[in-house]
Amino acid sequence: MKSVLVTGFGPYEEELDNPSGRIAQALDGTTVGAVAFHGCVLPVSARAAPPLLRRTIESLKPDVVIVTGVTPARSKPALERVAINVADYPIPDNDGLMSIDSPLETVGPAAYFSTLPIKAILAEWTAGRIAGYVSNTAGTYLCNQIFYTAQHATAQTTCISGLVHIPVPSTHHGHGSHSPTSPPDFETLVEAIRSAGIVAATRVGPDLVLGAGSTS
Ligand code: PCA
Repeated sequence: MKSVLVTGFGPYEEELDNPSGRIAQALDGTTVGAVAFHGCVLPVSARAAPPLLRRTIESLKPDVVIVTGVTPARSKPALERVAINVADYPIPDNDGLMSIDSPLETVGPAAYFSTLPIKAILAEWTAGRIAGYVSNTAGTYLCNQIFYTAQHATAQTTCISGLVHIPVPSTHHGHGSHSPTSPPDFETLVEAIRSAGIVAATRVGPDLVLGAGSTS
């Protein structure tokens, strides 16, 4: 049995009904074939979220960690390529903390790449008519921070990890039936994370070589 830890965030200023936390809850305790999902909701707190993630990884020892968060400005789920070692918050966290230009780890690399097979996941989404893309910036707020925390915690292990940024779901229901510009519904976003977990847990060998770059 392979185990996949999916985290999401609870409410914060920009999104009081955070779909990322609801996705983690929806997947918690589910099993698909030989892949077992565990969900965990993290608070939007720079003080509390990183130690909670580290403790959960230490106790669960998952094969895969997918951290998720909402990004209200985007309309499609994004496979984030890179986590950077900086906190430069546009808004305070839920404890009122405002970090500006602070390193997340004083002894840590400038950046970590996602170790998820992001191109293979993108190909699987495309085959399942889930629109998504590879993003080259996860911002400098809590999602980037928890992504960096996951990469730092799993760097010397066989566990692979990365961040998927989630749009606010559309209220139009129907798998694959949304227009190209409107976001997927909630069930489709749950399916996107489920299939990302299955691909990550079962893929053998290196990631696909598949162009998904951008000019900006
Ligand atoms: N999204 C924020 C933090 C919490 C969340 O769900 C982000 O993108 O950084």
